[in-house]
Amino acid sequence: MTYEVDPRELFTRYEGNPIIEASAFHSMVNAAFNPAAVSFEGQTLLLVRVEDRTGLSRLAVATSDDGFTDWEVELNRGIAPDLDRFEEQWGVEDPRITRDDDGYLIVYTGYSPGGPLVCLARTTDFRTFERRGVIQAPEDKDAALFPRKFGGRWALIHRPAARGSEHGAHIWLSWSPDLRHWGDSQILLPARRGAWWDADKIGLGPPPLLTEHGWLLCYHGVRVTVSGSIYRLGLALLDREDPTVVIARGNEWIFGPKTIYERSGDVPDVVFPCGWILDDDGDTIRMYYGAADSVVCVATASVRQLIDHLSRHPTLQGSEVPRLDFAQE
Ligand code: M1P
Repeated sequence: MTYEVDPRELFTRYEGNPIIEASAFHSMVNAAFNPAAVSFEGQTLLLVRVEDRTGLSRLAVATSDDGFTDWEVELNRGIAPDLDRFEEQWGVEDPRITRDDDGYLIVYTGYSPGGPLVCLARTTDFRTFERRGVIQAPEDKDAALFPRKFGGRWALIHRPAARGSEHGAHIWLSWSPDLRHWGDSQILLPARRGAWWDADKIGLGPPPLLTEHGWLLCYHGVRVTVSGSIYRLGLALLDREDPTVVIARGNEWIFGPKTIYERSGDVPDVVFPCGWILDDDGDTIRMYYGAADSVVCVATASVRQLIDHLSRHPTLQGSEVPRLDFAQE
């Protein structure tokens, strides 16, 4: 495998990007993007958001032996919007997968006529999916579950936002004893203000990743310019035992639109990951992301270097979280 290596960057784009495009599908697909990712039965399995020419999206399975090449796409294996359900009338989007004791929990955005909301489904084989319904009312999206409970409760990261709100769209954390009833909600990461890269609107990327230093988060921040919005990625770290505690939040974005497939497409200047997979070496992470709301891509990074970056580039101002103090020598 060879990569386009830039030693200044934390993430290295796979040189074969995009790995999945609309043309991979045999029917009239407009775009394939924003995939969830999981290791399943010895393969890398992506749940890809596939938008057809109606404008509505479904979630379709794609598999590969090495996670980079020879993707088999199955348009009819996944979650198609159930148009009889109010919450899915305008499609299903942007899934995140979390493994639980005996299956996989999929949190995804349902696009309802009342606005986007958060839905939950469960599967064991990625062939049949048991819908568990709406778990956060509109407007809410960019949600993922932690892969373990805390004191017997599930924790959900999500991004509520009122349409037209001047108060910003922030990342929240909510709790549930049973995946049905949610509460004790609080802001986890506030969007910054003004000229910051993550001002006004942010949202979680892949589900939280447990490291020896805490839960690593990757989130997108949106900068609105006169030419449109730019979606870039930043990092934060939460306490292992109490994920309401933000240990660190990077000041700088660490991955942003750069290549032609990220800068040009249906929505230009967007990188939008919904899944990442930690390799067997325990350090290399493969981040799967949508580029320009058009194609699926992958980039790799060292988790150790991501944590190290957080320790060396701590929050200075603009958000109320303390400095990390475990910089590596
Ligand atoms: O077009 C960019 C992204 O816009 C939305 O994300 P968010 O509400 O977090 O800004 C989503 O529609 C997402 O799918 C899309 O990639």
